Amino acid sequence: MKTIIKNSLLVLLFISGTILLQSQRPADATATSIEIKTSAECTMCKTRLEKALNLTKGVVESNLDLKTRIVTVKYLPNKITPAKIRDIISRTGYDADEVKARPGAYKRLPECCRKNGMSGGSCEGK
Ligand SMILES: [Cu+2]
Repeated sequence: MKTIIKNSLLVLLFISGTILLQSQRPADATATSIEIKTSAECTMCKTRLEKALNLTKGVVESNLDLKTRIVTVKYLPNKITPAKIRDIISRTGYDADEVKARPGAYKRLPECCRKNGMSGGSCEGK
């Protein structure tokens, strides 16, 4: 009889522990989206920018639309702010809304990825 009580107590402990762990995990439902206008030129820029954003803590996912140059960033507001997201983009070498690209990072971009780089042709195949 004692073992049954002991076992059911253990099961109860395990279940409550699992519930506790799940409630501590940041829920995807709290994520917010923001659209930021960038100065990205090509698919290389897209890869570069999305990689930088996706490696950032608090960013759930990012997607850059090359036609509009607008990056949609899904993020957790309790982990990161829109200002910080624009800063990451700026540090990667691109304008982010009113925030200008960091000159140092911009200079490190391949020539075709700089502003109006596509006017001389495509970045790809270089
Ligand atoms: Cu590019």
